[in-house]
Amino acid sequence: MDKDAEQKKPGLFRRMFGRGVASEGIAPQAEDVAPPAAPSEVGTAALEAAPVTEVAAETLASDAAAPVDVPSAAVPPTDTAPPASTEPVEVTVAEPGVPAAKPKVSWWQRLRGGLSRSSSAISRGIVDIVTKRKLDASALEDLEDVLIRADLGVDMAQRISAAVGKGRFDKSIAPDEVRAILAQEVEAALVPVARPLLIDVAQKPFVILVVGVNGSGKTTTIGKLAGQLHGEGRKVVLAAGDTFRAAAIEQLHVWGERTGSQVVAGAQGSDAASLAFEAIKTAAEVGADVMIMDTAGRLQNRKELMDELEKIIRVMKKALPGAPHAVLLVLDATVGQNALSQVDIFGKVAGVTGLVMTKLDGTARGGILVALAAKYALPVHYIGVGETMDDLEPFTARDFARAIAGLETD
Ligand SMILES: Nc1nc2c(ncn2[C@@H]2O[C@H](COP(=O)(O)OP(=O)(O)O)[C@@H](O)[C@H]2O)c(=O)[nH]1
Ligand SMILES: [Mg+2]
Repeated sequence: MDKDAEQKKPGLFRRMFGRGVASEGIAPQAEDVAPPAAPSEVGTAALEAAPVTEVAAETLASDAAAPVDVPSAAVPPTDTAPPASTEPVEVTVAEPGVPAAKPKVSWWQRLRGGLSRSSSAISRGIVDIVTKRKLDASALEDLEDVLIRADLGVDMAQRISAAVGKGRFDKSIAPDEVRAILAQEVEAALVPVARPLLIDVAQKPFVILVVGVNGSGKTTTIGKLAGQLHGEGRKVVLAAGDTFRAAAIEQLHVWGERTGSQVVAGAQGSDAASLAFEAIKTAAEVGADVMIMDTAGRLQNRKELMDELEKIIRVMKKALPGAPHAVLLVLDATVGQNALSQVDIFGKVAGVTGLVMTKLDGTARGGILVALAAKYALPVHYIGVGETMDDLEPFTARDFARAIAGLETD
């Protein structure tokens, strides 16, 4: 990444999670007890007030929102222990969506800070394995376990541990060397999928349909994306296609105001497909460059969801042949392995063309992106490392690989 570009963004999570590897108070099991895909609607205030109690913050986040939007079939069997923390968390009240003043921190630092829970879980494992013994079969197996626990997936874990073992069997190896090999292998796996979202200017409006389970970060991502596109001088229309909840429509209105985007919305409970039609027509009439449509993401009734998404796509094609031009699946990194089944389901239903992974700030499960890349080869366009407008960045293989390996940038 270009050094100037690195300097421009403010940072929030650096302060939360951006500490050194050794001082991290990590409890990877904390995420295992949190219900997956629970919307962390406590927002910045609660999270920010808990700088040393990440477990508590996540538990709080999960508790604060009803985890009702994931079908039991898609929930990994992780509910064997009660929520881990009884530590007090000081919660300050802040206006939602109004970020506090933030110090300027580079994008790299934010990425590194955001992924520090993932990277330090891996780093600590590596140090434990290689400092006391030579690289034998059991050490390599232990390394594989560490990587599997970090959600990189079995195939990737095996590939990395084989690369580490190659030519070094029964020799000592320094943790930094292992980290460098890890970064190399992860980068190689990510390069083919790190592809930007290209807005084809010949398609006007360029229609983007955004799908994903409830709470994954769809609406927030749409807001961030609208902000960026607007910043590039494009005219954006948003469609409030999550007609299920009034709050979801309101949330999109707020982002519309914040980003100077017109919002097309219907009444709560209205037909999302009709809205899609209306939004495309409106976008064409006002000469918008891009139309981004939000959707509901309730998986409990897959049939309904499938029917609704199919209908939306069908109607979009009627309103504008070729639409939707992109179908983005928004995935919450904190759900870990469950992200794989979400790609399966939405891939089949909606013909997903690319992924956005959110909530990579402060999760120990960032490795899931590597597993997804290895398994599905779907383009990863963006990653989200926070809740504010600036917290969406194009996905770059090298930065991500080095951050997750716990290396400094070069
Ligand atoms: N920490 C963090 N929170 C996020 C991120 N993206 C979204 N969120 C939060 O996750 C919650 C659910 O997001 P929302 O966009 O409403 O999800 P939706 O139901 O898929 O539309 C909100 O509290 C967002 O602020 C991210 O990248 N990092
Ligand atoms: Mg939403």
